[in-house]
Amino acid sequence: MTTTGHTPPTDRIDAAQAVLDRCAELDQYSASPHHLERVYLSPQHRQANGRVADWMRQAGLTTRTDAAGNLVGRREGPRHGLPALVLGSHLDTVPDAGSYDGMLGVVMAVAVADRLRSAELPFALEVYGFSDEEGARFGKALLGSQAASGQWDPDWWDLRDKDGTTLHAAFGDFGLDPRRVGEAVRRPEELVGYLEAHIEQGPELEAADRSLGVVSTIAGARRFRVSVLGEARHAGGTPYARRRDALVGASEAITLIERLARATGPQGVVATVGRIEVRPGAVNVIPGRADFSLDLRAATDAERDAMWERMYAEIERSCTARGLRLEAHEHHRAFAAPCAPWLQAAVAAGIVAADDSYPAGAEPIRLWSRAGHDAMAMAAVTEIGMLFLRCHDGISHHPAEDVRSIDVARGLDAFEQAVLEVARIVRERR
Ligand code: HGY
Ligand code: MN
Ligand code: MN
Repeated sequence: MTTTGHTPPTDRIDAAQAVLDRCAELDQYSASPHHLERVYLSPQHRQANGRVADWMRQAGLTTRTDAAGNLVGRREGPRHGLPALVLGSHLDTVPDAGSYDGMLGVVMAVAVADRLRSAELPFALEVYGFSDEEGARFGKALLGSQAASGQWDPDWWDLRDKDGTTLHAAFGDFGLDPRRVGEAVRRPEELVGYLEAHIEQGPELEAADRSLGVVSTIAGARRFRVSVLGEARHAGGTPYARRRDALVGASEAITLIERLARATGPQGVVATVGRIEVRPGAVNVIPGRADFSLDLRAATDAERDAMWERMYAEIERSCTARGLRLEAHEHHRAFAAPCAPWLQAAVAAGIVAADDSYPAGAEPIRLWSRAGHDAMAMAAVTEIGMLFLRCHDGISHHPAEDVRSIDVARGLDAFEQAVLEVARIVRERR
């Protein structure tokens, strides 16, 4: 293993434990004493940025907070101002989160930057702690990485959180100037590529009994608010023949959605209804309206979009048969982001060098990410690669989220090797 300084097995586990301890330390920066919750532009966001910046400086990186609240660490290459290979992930969480979704990738990136202090890399090295991958506060995901990749939309300034605070006001409260958000933008010529380490948030690596995998592509989600419109009436006096029950219609639609998605198989479409609201919501009134969320994903946008067309047509048929109307409003659409072959190869080389859960000569598993990641946004300005780590029972977005120290140990070595492989390829290209 051509690392800059081979880390013997015991140190390997110690290094992994140090990463896990840092992830645990970040749990204290939470909006709730009862569960982990850290959202964009919150006091907890600032605290986490501060602590990770300490670790970045200890790793020899200079640190700054960019114009969108992302934390950025940088170490120059052999000459000042060279394009950078960026490593990173996010520091924000969903409500009642686990300790590793996002944070593990940032802390591992800092640890790899530390390991490579004396490596002669042909580029600058940067680490991003992105500020808002989940979109938990303002309902729009990837705000930090979209700012960095030049995709900020001024319409977002009026987005409001659950307390009615606008994104514009929250910027000011955090000490950021909304007029300067464009200063966060990175240009393609400044970047060599982007690599992200992340827990798989699914069961494939665990089922294969492998520590690590290479991400082939990241699914792009389409999110809708689907409305079934009927007529509120008396729960007792209205015979079935005269009912237009919006909740029964929505229930039929939701089971249809699940049936159609499941039928596409384990590598097919995933569709989730995460929220439903029923009006008027009284126990003795037939629901006149039901609004539910739909999150739709697939390995390719074409598969996803074809499934949406089919779902909408079949739901509309079942609603019409019940005298109900159907409306759908799409409020989020991300495009699938393929990982660049050369960066997939670099990550695979890292796994081959570091992951002894694979038999000698075995090809690392390639899997598509059902979960979204900041890498999707960064794909707009540079080529991307992702390293997946096994996580316990595929659990994520839940406090039971967990990783094994041996997987983190292998992940650190693989991530370090991947960076060295990128360096080798960049030199070769010259
Ligand atoms: O929803 C997602 O896929 C990501 O975890 N935010
Ligand atoms: Mn997440
Ligand atoms: Mn994540």
